[in-house]
Parts: sequence; C-alpha cells; structure tokens
Amino acid sequence: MRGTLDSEQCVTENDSGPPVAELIARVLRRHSVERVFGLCGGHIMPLWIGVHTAGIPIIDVRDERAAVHMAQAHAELTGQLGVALVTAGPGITNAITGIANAQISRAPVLVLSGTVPGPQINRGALQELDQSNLVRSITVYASTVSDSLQALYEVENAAARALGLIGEPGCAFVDFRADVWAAQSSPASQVPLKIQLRIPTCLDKDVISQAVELLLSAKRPLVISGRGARSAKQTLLRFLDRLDVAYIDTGETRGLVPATHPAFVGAVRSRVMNEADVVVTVGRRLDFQLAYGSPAIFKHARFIRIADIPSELRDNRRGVVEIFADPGESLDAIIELAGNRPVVRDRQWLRSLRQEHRLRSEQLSQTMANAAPGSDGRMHPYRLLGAIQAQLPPDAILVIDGGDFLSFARIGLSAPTVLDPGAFGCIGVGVPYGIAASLACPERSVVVASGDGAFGFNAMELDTAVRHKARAVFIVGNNGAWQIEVHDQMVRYGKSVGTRLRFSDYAAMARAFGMRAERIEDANDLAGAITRALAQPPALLDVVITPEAVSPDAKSGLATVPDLQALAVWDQAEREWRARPTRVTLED
Ligand SMILES: Cc1ncc(C[n+]2csc(CCOP(=O)(O)OP(=O)(O)O)c2C)c(N)n1
Ligand SMILES: [Mg+2]
Repeated sequence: MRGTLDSEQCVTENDSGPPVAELIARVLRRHSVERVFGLCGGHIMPLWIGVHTAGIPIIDVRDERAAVHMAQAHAELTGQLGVALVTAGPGITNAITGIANAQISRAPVLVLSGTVPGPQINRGALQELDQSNLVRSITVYASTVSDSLQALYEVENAAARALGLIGEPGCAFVDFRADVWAAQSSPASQVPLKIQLRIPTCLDKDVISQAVELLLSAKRPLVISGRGARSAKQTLLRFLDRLDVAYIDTGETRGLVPATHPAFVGAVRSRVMNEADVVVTVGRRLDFQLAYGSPAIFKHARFIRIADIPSELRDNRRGVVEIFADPGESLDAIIELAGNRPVVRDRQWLRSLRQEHRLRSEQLSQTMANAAPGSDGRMHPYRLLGAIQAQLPPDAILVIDGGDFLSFARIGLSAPTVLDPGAFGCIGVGVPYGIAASLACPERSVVVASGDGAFGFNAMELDTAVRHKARAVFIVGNNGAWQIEVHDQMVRYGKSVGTRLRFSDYAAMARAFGMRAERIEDANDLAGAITRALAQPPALLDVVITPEAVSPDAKSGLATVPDLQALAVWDQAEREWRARPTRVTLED
C-alpha cells in the first residue's frame, strides 16, 4: 500500500470559489504537507502567500536546487510527499539538478512553479521558459496549468503520480500561468476529489510457490534490498532470520538491516555476488552498483525479483521468478508458505562469508583507530570517521557526501538511517539533506559528513540552517581538492588539472552565518570538538585531512568510468565473459 490521496473538504459546497492559489494551498494542507521548501519570486507569489496563510511552514532557501534536495530528503525520511515551490525561468533551471536526482531516486517529490501570464507568451516576457517541456524527460509528470478549472485536477494528479499511486514514483512538476493564480476556481473546479488509488497487491500463489521452492533448495542464497524494501523492514528481518540467507544492502537501504545482523555480509560484497546461486532483489534495481545483474559478475545466480514498480522488477536481468506486488506482503507470503520446511544450505559457505566479513570489519576498525597521517602531516580521513562513529548517537541520521571522502565514509560509518548522493552521483546534497532531516526528525541527531568540494555546492545553505534552526552537525573533510579526480588524473595523465582547491577556512565561513564552528587540524582535538558540536547544533567542524589517502572508490576505478561496468574489476570480468565463445544468457 502506498497511501491515498483525499482532497475532500479542501473545498466545501458553500465555498464560492477561492482563488486558485488559495485552493492549491488548501489541497497541500489537506494532504498533510508538513512544510514547503522554496525560494520566492513574483511568478509564484500568490501561492507562496497562500501556503503561509494555510499554516504550512515555508523553508526559504538560497538556491532552488537546495529546495528540491530538501524536499527529496523529507520524502525519503517520512515516506510522504516532499514539496518544493520555485519561481519561473532561472528558478526552474536552478532546480533541475534536484528534479533529476529525485526522479532517478524514485523519491516522491512535487515541484510547483509559476510561469509567464497567458497574454505574454512568446513575447519575450520576464523569465519566460517552456518549463514543463524542459523537465518532462526527468519527471514522472509535467504539466502547465493555463485554465483555473484544471488547477485542482493537475495538482492532485501530479501528487498521485509523484507518490507512485498510478505508476513509478518520482518527481512530478506543475507550473501555473501567473494570470491563473488569482482566477476564481469555479464550482466546476471544486468537485471534491476522493482519489484512493493504489495498485492492489494480488499475490499469485503459483509464483509464490515457485519462489519458495527455489529459495528452500538454494545452497548459496543472497538477498539485496533497495528503495522498495524501505517500508518492509520488519518483514525483511523475519525473512532473513527464517530463511538463513546472506544479505547485502545498497545506498538506498543502508541501515535498514543492522550491520550486526548475522545475515549481513557487506564487507564481502563482491565475493558474495560472485558466488551466490539464488539472488533475491527486494525493491532494488540492478543498476551499476549491482553490476547490472550481469552473469559476468553474478556468475552462478538465478534471480528472484520482487518489486511493486516495473523498473525494480525486470531491469537488466530477468528473474526466473518475478513477483510484481508489495515487497512486504510478498516476503510475508513466502515465509508463510515455506512454513516449517527445512532449507538446504551450504553451511560452510555461509560460515566462511560471515567469518571473512567479521575479519574485514575488525581490520577496518583497527585502521580507523590507527591510520597514519599523510607525508604532509595531515590526519587520515579514517581518523576523523573513527572519531565521528565513536560518538554517533544510536538513532542518528547520517548524511554522507563527496568523492574519496564519501567512499571512506560509506565504509567507515554506519547508522540506522543513511542518505547519500545516490545513483545519480549527485554530490552537493549533503547540506540540504542534513537541514531537511533535522527539520523532519527533530528528535534525532543529524550528522552530515561531506568532502570539501561537495560541501561547496550548497554551502550557502548553512545560512538556511541557522535561520530555520535546523539542528544538524556539518563535518567537512577538508583535503583541499576534488581529490578523487586528482587521483584519477595523476594515475592516467600524470598531472592534475583544475582539481585543486584551497584548504579554505570553512569554519570561518560558518561563523559568518552565525553558526558555531571549529577548525580542527590535530586528531587529538577531534573528540572534544565532536562532543561540543553534538551538544549544540547547528554546528560545523572543518577538519583538515590529508589528500594522500587513496579511497576504495579511487582504487576500484569508479572515477575512470570504464566502458562496460562501473568498476575496473567488473569491467574486466565483463570483457572476459563477452569474449567467451559460448555464452548462456537464457535462464532455463
Ligand atoms: C555535480 C557533480 N559534479 C562533479 C562530479 C564529479 N565528482 C565526483 S566526486 C568529485 C570530487 C568531490 O570532491 P570532495 O567532495 O572534496 O571529495 P574528495 O574526493 O576530495 O574526498 C567530483 C568532482 C559529480 N559527481 N557531480
Ligand atoms: Mg576534497
């Protein structure tokens, strides 16, 4: 079940027809929109004021891109619609990165805007742009409202589309001709809508039974979760317990299954992908992070794919069993049908995976505690990450961002909820995600760990954090460079070009906005500074680290963009597999 939309009572029979802007504000309120992220402008002013009058807080930002990133984080953390309100022309072009990121993440985000009044179309009007056409290829729905009668319908429809009530979830876009805002919404536009749309789960017993047979008889089963599994945490845990499988997560569901769970073998990801004989994807696309499901990497696997949207059901690699239904209900049905029947497992394999995973995790903890500084005397990023992890509250929301620093953080930090730049590689999300997370979950600590380059994109939003009392702690891994790119350039071209920054004083920058901030250059000062920051957010720690540390992503060749696969080693495996005289591509 993905929720319902109900706009009854947005308007009443006695209502003589409020102006469109007011009507839309009421619709948003009716749909429990908790806050709207945006940046004001004349083309949206009536709705901006209407939203405020309707009692919905507005989080006013410094760049529209940040507003959409915040709406996305809000949506991902609450499961509710995230709403951004941005103005015409450059307001939209600034928002494009956020729109594309939300769409690729399948996050339910509604972007509302205004555009030139009808009588001025094509006459060189201020901020004129064919906005809905521009964003159509990166949204699930894009439409321009020129007629007040369509206003309610369009917003309802776009919200339903964003939430995935009638298809893939993602970013939906509606803009309004500015002359429509003030138009009275006639009774015809006020027909109370009660949309209770959802794709009913209709589990096919035969298909569930095929999944059960395949799973029970698998020797080396692996489960991988993604976006679609987020609402099925408890069922997923029961599934892992009952069926005695190996499990890896991905950025989309990091933290969903605690790193301490016996099924979790994230430290031996490549090995388990190579060796599994049955792979269950739960609401997860087989994208570049999962080697496109290629038989060159998943060498022995048959797939069971479970998803409630097509893009997570049959992309890249078909399943021998495909369950198109709510992931939680599907896992439940499998558990129930499996009953008490025994599983056939390669126990030695599971044991050795767990052992290797444990060993590597222990080695990592050692490295994090002791990693030596660079020849420049600056601390290793692992020392910083170790100090953060040591004080991270158990309920923390963690936001990680950057190049090398993201790669180190992905491995070195864990928390029950983790947000990162995602499959779009959208660096710069850290600050806005952290702000939205603090506002959405004020009872939880929020820590943003970002590379200095990634931090810079939306650094101005520190001002937004202060103004809106977003209680996040921002930690900058300051290595004075776009370092993962420096590494790639040095290895492949023997020189670095346009990739060095300065070890700028980001603490001074934060203080300029009225935020508590410290700059740290000595690892011995970390613990005290982190304690102080956590005690009094919002706060920023600017931590100088060595650029010499080579991250796992730099080593794996992610930054070099190989032709066939994302990682050099997978690329090589794919090449060899493709060169083989006979390839088996069809599942039996
Ligand atoms: C918007 C955008 N621009 C550029 C890139 C390419 N890119 C990926 S990581 C990275 C370096 C990030 O630098 P920083 O945040 O300082 O992390 P570091 O590698 O230095 O640890 C760059 C430029 C990208 N993914 N997205
Ligand atoms: Mg950097």
